[in-house]
Amino acid sequence: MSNFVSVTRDGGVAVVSIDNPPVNALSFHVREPLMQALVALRDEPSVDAIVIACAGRTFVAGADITEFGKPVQQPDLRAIIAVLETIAKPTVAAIHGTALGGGLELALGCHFRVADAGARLGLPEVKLGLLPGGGGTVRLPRLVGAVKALRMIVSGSPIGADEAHAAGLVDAVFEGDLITHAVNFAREIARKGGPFTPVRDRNDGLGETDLVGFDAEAAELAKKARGLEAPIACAQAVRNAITLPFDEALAAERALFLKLVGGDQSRAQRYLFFAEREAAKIPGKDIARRKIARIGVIGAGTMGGGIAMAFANGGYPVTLLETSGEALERGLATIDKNYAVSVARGSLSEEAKRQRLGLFKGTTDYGDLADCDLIVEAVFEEMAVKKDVFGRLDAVARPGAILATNTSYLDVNEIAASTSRPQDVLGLHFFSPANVMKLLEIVRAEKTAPDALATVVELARRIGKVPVVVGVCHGFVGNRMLAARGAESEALLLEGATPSQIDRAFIDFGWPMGPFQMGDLAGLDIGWRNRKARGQTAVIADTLCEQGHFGQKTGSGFYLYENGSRIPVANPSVEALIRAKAAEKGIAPRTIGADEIIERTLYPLVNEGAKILEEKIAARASDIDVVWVNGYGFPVGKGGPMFWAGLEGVDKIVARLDHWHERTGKDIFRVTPLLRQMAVSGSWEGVAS
Ligand code: T1G
Repeated sequence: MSNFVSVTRDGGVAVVSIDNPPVNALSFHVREPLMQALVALRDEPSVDAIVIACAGRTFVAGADITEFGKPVQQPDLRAIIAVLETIAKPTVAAIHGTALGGGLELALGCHFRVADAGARLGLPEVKLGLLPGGGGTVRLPRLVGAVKALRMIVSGSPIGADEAHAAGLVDAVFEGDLITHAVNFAREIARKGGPFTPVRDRNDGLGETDLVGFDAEAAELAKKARGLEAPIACAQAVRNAITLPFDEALAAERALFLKLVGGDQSRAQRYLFFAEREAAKIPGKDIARRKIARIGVIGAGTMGGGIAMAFANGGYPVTLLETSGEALERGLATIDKNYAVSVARGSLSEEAKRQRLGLFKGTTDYGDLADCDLIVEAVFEEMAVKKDVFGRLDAVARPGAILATNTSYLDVNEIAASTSRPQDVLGLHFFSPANVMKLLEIVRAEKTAPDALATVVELARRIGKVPVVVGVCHGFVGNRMLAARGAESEALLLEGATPSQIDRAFIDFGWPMGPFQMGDLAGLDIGWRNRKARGQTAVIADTLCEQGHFGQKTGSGFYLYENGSRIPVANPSVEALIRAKAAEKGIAPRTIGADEIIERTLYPLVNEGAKILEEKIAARASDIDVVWVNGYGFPVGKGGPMFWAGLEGVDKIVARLDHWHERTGKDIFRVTPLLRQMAVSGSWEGVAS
């Protein structure tokens, strides 16, 4: 046997154990000995049944993603499953942890599946721009039915053991020693005798599928694909399982898989999978983490309440402080209401709501923060206010407590300097709604201690956030680049593009919405306040705000929102305002195409990202992509602004930025050295300083 696959015997039951840390990915060095073991055990007369299990924390969590894009080394997963299905004696997959992708497909190659009560099972390939390529699209429907299989495969979301048992995906759920239970299960099955039907020959789930209903559901799911190919291919593959003989459906799945795995979208999404994990790696792996048991949050408004919920959702007790009892009650009531909405939607049980609410302790006394290990302030975005808060925290927080600011823009070094413990100060820039949005920009100030940083990065992942460490500058990474992306928006309006045309160009690119819809959603008054604080103007948006048109919350902004609707409708008065302001400036309107809109918004976005790399505000280009995909809706199929620059052609981006710089003289188009160098070298690494 090999180090990665071993076989033990328990009477007539053979247990094949895979041991390929950390997640038992089906790498080639696992597949080869696994195949050998299965063939040997198939032909071994003394073996009555076979259990496939895994060591470590999880059953096989998928194919080895690092192998994609390289020549396939046989045996591949499909060959292993094909051998599994030639075994007449009962085969049982013993599932714990997360049986995902190729792992679940391996289990579907067995006659039976048993699971630990805490196990989760899923086919998340769609999140990598793929579809299950080991027969999952053809076997899963045969157990759970076509519609449930469609939902699982197109969403990529795993299900728990009990749900899997109810759906017919697993045959038994056990608590305690899974291997012993699995061996006894296998022994009993063997004793009862066969024949044992492979999943490929079963039809429990498919039966007489209502194809019309299936197609209707698939069409609904397709609407959410937003230009991504994988969800569509997933639905097609599951439909093939209904309409085609097994082997034809399997061949069709393979063809669809090969098309996806070689495409830019899957390359982008696989890149993002590793980029997110890379972003969470900071120098000094072996730094001791600080103990974090209780969280303090200052401010129970929208951000503070959301931040408090984010930690409570991760199981942490939270002390929530407000300036008055009334503000505190209002904040706690909002939190209660938010959880009630989740319960009503069915995404949270009443019991879980009760447990989470039980983690909150409200106070108006700073002294009550003395036992907190991490304190996050989410007070008014004003430096004087922040400094006052940190001055008070400095007096009450226990030594070693980490003090975090949720500021979106302000100088974290200046905030840290207002305390006697700058080594304990950093930024935790959550994105609203903080209990939902994945991205967490972790701002490392000049004096932030390495262990404080490492502690919050690990904590962020533990509460389900995607952490990216950023440096101190105005807007850090995301908001600073957002300003670059929006710098030309008003100029485009004054020169003849309408808000709808600009937003349409963004939506056609793959964004969930365009900048004007986004502004109306967030509230135009936020940007207005920021511009006034920095002595900047935006003639159209400022005028709208002066007239009280803040967007959805006032029923009109760049668009009209009739009767509280959230659907944007073109606003004739805005278009008249644009024309009038253009006339005042002597600008004759012209037709502006989508290409120009993208060049004057997304190319400066990439250029600003390159500047951020030059200034070492971000450690890696992929960190910037993680920020933009998880915080601002950059289309995952394009990998983020820096990855997309490679797809678009950095030389083309540089040439067009030079064109606009020559034509307008605007600094937003001045190509930064690293971008120019990238056009030649193809690498974002280091620029000659
Ligand atoms: N292949 C290679 N490396 C993997 C991996 C995989 N499938 N999954 C995880 N890793 C690495 C990861 O990069 C990290 O490395 C370490 O393991 C720990 O991961 C044919 C085509 C299982 C829920 O999509 O969702 O099967 O940073 O930090 O937070 O149809 O890993 O330590 O160097 O994420 O505890 C389908 C992907 C593949 C599952 C655990 N499977 N993995 O989360 O740990 S495609 C997936 C996860 C496929 C077949 C198709 C998570 C996890 P490093 P981690 P975690």
